[in-house]
Amino acid sequence: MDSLMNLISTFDLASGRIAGGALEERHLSDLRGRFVDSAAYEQALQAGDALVYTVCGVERPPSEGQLNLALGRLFPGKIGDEYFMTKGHFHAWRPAAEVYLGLAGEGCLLLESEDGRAAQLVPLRTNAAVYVPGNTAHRTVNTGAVPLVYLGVYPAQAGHDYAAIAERNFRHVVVEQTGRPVMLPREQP
Ligand code: M6P
Ligand code: ZN
Repeated sequence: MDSLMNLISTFDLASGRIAGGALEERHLSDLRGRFVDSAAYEQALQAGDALVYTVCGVERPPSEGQLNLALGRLFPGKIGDEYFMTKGHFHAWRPAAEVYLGLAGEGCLLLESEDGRAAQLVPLRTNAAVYVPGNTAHRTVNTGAVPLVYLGVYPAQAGHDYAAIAERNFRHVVVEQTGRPVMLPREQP
C-alpha cells in the first residue's frame, strides 16, 4: 500500500496548490478562439495577458482503476458579456466520467454531448458535487465575483482531448443577461 503521504492530498484554496503537484497557469492568450466576442477578446488581450485559471494536479500512472486529482482555480472576469471559463475538453478515453467538487466561489459547468445538440448548464456550488458523465464535453465557468475553486476527480486513463473542442468549439456560450448567467446557442439564428 502507498505511504500515508501518498494517500492524503492537502490543498490550499488561496494559492490553488495541491502539495506535491505542479501548478499550471492558463492565460487569456491560451484561450484564443474560445470567446464569442473576438473584438472584446483582442481588446482585453491588449490591456494585458490576464491569468484566467490555474490547474494543479496529482497524477498517477494511467493504469486501470487509478484516479487523478486536479485542483482548479478560475478567476472572475468577463470578455464582453461572456464569463471567464476554462478551455474545456472531452476525455480522450470517451467513456471516462469525472466528479467536480465545489470548494469556493460561484460558477457552473457547461456540459455538451459529442454532437453538441444536447447541452446543460449545471451549477457548481461549494459543498456540492457535480457528476460529469462520460462522452461529455465539460467547461467550467466563473459566474461570481471571487475565484471559483473546485477539485476534479477522474480516471487516470481518461486523458484530455482539447483538439476536438478547438475544432468545433462549444456550441453554447454562458453570458450575463440582466445580471444573471444564461446559456445561449453560440450561433444566433
Ligand atoms: C479540472 C479537471 C482537470 C482540468 C481542469 C481545467 O480541474 O477537469 O482535468 O485540466 O479542470 O480544465 P481544462 O483542462 O479544460 O482547461
Ligand atoms: Zn475532465
